[in-house]
Amino acid sequence: MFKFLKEKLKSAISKISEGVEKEGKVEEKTSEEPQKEEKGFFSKLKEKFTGKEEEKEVIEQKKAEIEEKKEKIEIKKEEKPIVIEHKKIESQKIKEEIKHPIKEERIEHKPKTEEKITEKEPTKGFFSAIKEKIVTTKINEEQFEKLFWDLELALMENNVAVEVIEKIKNDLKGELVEKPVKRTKVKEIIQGTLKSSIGQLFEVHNINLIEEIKNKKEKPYVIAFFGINGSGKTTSIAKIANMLKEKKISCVLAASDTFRAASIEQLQEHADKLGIKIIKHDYGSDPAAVAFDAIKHAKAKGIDAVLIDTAGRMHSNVNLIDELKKITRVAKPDLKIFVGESIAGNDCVNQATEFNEAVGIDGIILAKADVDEKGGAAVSVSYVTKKPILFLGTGQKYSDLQVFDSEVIVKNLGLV
Ligand SMILES: Nc1nc2c(ncn2[C@@H]2O[C@H](COP(=O)(O)OP(=O)(O)OP(=O)(O)O)[C@@H](O)[C@H]2O)c(=O)[nH]1
Ligand SMILES: [Mg+2]
Repeated sequence: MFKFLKEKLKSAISKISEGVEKEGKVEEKTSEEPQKEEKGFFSKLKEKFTGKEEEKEVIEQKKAEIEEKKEKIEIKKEEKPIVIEHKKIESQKIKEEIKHPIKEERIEHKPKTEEKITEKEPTKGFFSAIKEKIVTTKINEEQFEKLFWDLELALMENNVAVEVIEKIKNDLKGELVEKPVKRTKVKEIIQGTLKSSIGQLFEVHNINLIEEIKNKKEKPYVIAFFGINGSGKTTSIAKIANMLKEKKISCVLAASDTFRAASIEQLQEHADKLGIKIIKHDYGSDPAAVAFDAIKHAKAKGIDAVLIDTAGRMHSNVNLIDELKKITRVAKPDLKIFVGESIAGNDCVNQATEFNEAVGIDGIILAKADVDEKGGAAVSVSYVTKKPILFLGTGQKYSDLQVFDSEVIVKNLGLV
C-alpha cells in the first residue's frame, strides 16, 4: 500500500517547499523586533537613509563650510601663538572663534544635522542584530494553487477522494497562503501540516470489536457483513471467526447468502476448517430467516457472537437492498460492517457511502489491501463516510487480518 503515494508525497513536499522558498515574497526582521513592527522599523530606516535630497545637500554644504572654517582656525591657531604670543586675550578670542562658528553652525542646523547623525545609531544595532535575523517568506493563493497542483494530481492518481484532497489543500493553504513562514522551516511546516491533516482523516469514533463483544450483556453479539459482489465478505468473516476463536470468543456463522451458487459450500468449508458451527438453509430461501435461526441457536447455546454472511449486491439494486434491509430489521445487528475492496479506490468509497445511506453502516473492512498499491480508499473512506475502518484484509490466509491503525498509515506515507 502507498507504493506510489509515499514517493509522490515526498517529492511533492520537496517541490512545494522549494517553490515556497523560491516564489515566496521574502521578508526580513530581527528577532528583537516583533513581526508587526518589523515593517515600521524598516520603512523608518529606509526613510532616514533616503531623506529629501535638498536636506542632504544643505547638510553636505554645511559640513563643508564647517570643515573649511576648521581649517582656517587650525592655520590661525598655528600662527597666532608665534606672532602674538603674549596677547592672551586675542588668543582667547581665537579660541572662542574656534568654538563659536562651529557651535553656531551646529545650533543653527541642529534639528536636521543631529537627526541625520543619530539616524545612523540604529544601524549599528541593526547590523549587530543581523546575526539573529529571521527571514520569512510568503506566498499568495495563486502561487499556492500552482505549487499544490502536483500533489493534487498525485492524490487523484492514487484514488484519494475529492473531499479528502480538498481538506488537505485547505489545511495546507491555511498554513502557507499569505502567512509569513520561516524560510528554514518551510519543509517542516508542510510535512507537519500534511501529517496532522491526514491524521485527522481518521478521527472518527473507533470500535474495539473484542471489547464490544465481551461487554455485551445479552448474548449473542450480532454482526452483519455486506458489500458488492466478490469484495471479500465471506473471506473476512472467516478471518474474524478465526480471530474470535483465538480470543476464546465463541461464534456461529449464518449462511445468509442463499443466492450465489456455491456460497453455502464456501462458508461451510471455512466453518469446517475452523471448527465452527454454521446455520444454513437451502439456496433461494429467505436470508433473514437464516440469520434469525443463527441468533436463536446462539442464544440457546450461549454462543458469544453471530456472523451473518450476505450475498453480494450493488447498492443500486433496489430489490437486493430491500432484502438487506429486511435482514437488518430481523437480525437487529449490533454491528453492520461494509466490506469493500481497497483496490477499488474511489468506487469503494462511493459504495460505502451508498450502503451507509441505504442501510446504515457502523464500520468498514477494507479487503485486499495487500494488493492495493495506491491506498486511496484507506486514506479516504473514513473521512467521507465518518465511519471507522476496523480491519484491513491483507491476504488470503485466516491470519491476514490487521486491526486498522491510522498511525501506521501516516507512518507508511512517510509522514513521521
Ligand atoms: N489478496 C487478497 N485476496 C482476498 C482478500 N479477501 C478476499 N480475497 C479474495 O477475494 C475473492 C473473493 O472473496 P470472497 O470472500 O468470496 O468475496 P465475497 O464478497 O464473499 O464474494 P461474493 O459472496 O461472491 O459476493 C477470493 O478469491 C478471496 O480469496 C484479501 O484480503 N487479500
Ligand atoms: Mg461471499
